[in-house]
Amino acid sequence: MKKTLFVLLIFASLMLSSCGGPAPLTTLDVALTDFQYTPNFFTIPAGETITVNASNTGAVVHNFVIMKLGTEAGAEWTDEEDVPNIYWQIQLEPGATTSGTFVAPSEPGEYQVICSTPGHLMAGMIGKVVVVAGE
Ligand SMILES: [Cu+2]
Repeated sequence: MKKTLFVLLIFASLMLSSCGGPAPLTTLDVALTDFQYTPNFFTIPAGETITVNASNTGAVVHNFVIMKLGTEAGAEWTDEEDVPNIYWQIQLEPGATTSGTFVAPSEPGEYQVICSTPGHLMAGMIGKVVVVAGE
């Protein structure tokens, strides 16, 4: 019992010492549904290769689009304005499960995630990737 508590305390102090937020992950598991991401918040380490395991459990096509730093898709997705601002994306047919990889941006910051299927952004299909500096 005491040993368990001791191990927990060590673990807790390690967590606290690593810069506050949730520990960054290099593997992201995300479910896309009509019309949201679960989870919708991800923390990743800058410059690392990130694997995304995505599944579309909804009834329509969904995308996981990461926008470039400092850009957002605004109220509604438009190919003309927003395609040049795509950092990385993956698309899933309904019922599909797909994996993809990308190299995390080198610049720490908050990156918007949105679904570019018409109407989905307006329906609230939005998320966030936070890039944190490596140790
Ligand atoms: Cu969608």
